[in-house]
Amino acid sequence: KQIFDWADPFRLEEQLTDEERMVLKTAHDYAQDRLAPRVQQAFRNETTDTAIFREMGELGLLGATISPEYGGAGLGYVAYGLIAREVERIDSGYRSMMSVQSSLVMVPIETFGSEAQKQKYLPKLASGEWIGCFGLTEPNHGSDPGSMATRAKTVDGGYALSGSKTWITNAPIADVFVVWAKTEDGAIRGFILEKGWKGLTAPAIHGKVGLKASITGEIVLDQVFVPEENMLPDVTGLKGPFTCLNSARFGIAWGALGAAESCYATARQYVLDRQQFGRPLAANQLIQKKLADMVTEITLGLQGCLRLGRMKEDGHPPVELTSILKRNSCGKALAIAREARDMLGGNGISDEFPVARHLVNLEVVNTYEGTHDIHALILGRAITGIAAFAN
Ligand code: TGC
Ligand code: FAD
Repeated sequence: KQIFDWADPFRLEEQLTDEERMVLKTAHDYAQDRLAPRVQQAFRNETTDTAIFREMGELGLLGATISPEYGGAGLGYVAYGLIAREVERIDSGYRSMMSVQSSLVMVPIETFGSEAQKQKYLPKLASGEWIGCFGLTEPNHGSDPGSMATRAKTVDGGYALSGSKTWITNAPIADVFVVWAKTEDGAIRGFILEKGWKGLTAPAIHGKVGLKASITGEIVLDQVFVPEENMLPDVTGLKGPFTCLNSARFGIAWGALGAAESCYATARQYVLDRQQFGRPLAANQLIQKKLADMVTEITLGLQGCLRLGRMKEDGHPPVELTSILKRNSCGKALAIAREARDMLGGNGISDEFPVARHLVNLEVVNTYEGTHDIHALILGRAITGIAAFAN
């Protein structure tokens, strides 16, 4: 007779391959041993430790799905999701650093780049020697990137890029910038820029209340000359950035549930330990219902992530499936973090516990890579055939 496992009721691990279990253990051990001890200070002081990229690179945690030919680990999507979950169990900011590098910088270079671009950039991004960022969002164009104002003007030998991007993860510490801009014919194209190029600056954005262990900045482009060979040759249009987002949003779907699992486990232990009215908080029906709701959402969510991961490994499932899971995981994780914070009472406000930090981080995760409502509209369009966000 099988016994109920409060931490893994549907026995997710039994559904993994041996290789995936090894990846899970590597990511879990790294996150618990190396990330957990530094997150409190990093979040308090808004500091991003760039050594994390090299540490992750050494363990093969960057570019998990990228071909070994270019320094990647050549793993499947489920393995990538498992890494995101273990890292985000500690902090969404650390998962952001990892997923921007893996999905938003390495994926476009591998998928749409020239052989020379792949050879030059991917191995150093995989090792963490170089840090990458992805510039799509602009001050006046967030949910609607198709209206972007950044321009790439044709000049002798390449392009001159002008405009600005904002809310860009990793930008102030980046060596490599994947930037999306419109050429003179109005087509959206991707460009690879490097730190130090004339006219390129990446000032940090301070004062964030969430995701403080992950640095965010602007990308300011003042007629930056980009040689022809640094344009991504194999994609035109929004399909370029959205292909990267399909991969990153899938990772977020797993990752947000990792943060939710951390909140659930913390709340469970707290209510078992904490006595009020002469008995553990856990003895109260209201408290037990909250835990039951948490484990239900986490468990169903993870099974959905696993199913989509297998579908992605087998082919090209409709992109709307990613919207279902990015939206569900973020919304449910945020609700779980709020409940957990409440269950910890006053201590829920302290950063001695991870819950309030997860809560403010998840506010960001629920917004970036397509807000909760934008994913509802992507689904609404697929369900009805009517685009609610179109002019
Ligand atoms: P729409 O007409 O829907 O599509 C335009 C073209 O793009 C293609 N396409 C896709 N291709 C691949 N994958 C997808 N998921 C795709 N979705 C659309 C589509 O086929 C079409 O191609 P073509 O050849 O026919 O031109 O475009 P729209 O402008 O109407 O789109 C509206 C909407 C709402 C769906 C879209 O703009 C959207 O998703 N907005 C959200 C913006 C967003 O997610 N931004 C993310 C910025 S990056 C970020 O947040 C990183 S945070 C990372 C971290 O720190 O972890
Ligand atoms: P808006 O698009 O102005 O949306 C505001 C509100 O209006 C939202 O609730 C939205 O759901 C709603 N809304 C918008 N349109 C509609 C509509 N048609 N119908 C109904 N409601 C609508 N971007 C990058 O390119 N690269 C990055 O690395 C990156 N990292 C980020 C890191 C952080 C910490 C943050 C906060 C953001 C990051 N982003 C990044 C930007 C992020 O993707 C955008 O913030 C997000 O896409 C939303 O855009 P916006 O902020 O302009 O909000």
